[in-house]
Amino acid sequence: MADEALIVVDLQNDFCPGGALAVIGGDEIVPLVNDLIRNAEHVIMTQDWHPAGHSSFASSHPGKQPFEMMEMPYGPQTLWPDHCIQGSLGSDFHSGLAWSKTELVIRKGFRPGIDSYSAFFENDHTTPTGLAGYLRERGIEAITLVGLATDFCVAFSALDAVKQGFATTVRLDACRGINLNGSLDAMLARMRDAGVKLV
Ligand code: VGL
Ligand code: ZN
Repeated sequence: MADEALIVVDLQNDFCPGGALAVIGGDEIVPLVNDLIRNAEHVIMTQDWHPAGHSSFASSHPGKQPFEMMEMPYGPQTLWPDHCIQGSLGSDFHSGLAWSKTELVIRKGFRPGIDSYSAFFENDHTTPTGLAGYLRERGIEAITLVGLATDFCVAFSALDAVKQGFATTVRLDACRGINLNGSLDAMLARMRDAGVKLV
């Protein structure tokens, strides 16, 4: 059987309670994610990794507030509170996360002018992160996604993964969502329709 990888998405301090862009219950998934890591063949993590003044931050656009939408050259973009600034405490993985077995960390969102939800492509849906090539070169054909947030980085990663031909599962019990204007139900439906296995 082809190799499988567990991909842990953005389980970082800023997405956990007390962080700059806290996801409700974000820290609750850590014990389960650690169990999944223990049983996984290959572990990959993503790390949201923005320079200060990133274009996805509301603070970079005078008059704009967090969670408003803005039209970018690559399409509509939600504006966020400043979060996951490169090297900050908020950008660190949750301190309880058993990350040491990780074979690859994909950092994303480091280009100042473009956000990156997906682990595979930035938000223009064309700039690759290199993850698909890495998985193919290593003969990994199936992935399981867990982490934060269900309706943003996990969902866009899952949609790109199926498009790239990977057998894709999302473990919903090891994810938590932001749910902005119904985004959780909308993204669950999109994932289901695209052929992502939701368990
Ligand atoms: C994420 C918003 C902004 C995520 C990252 O990890 O889902 N959401 N940056
Ligand atoms: Zn971000």
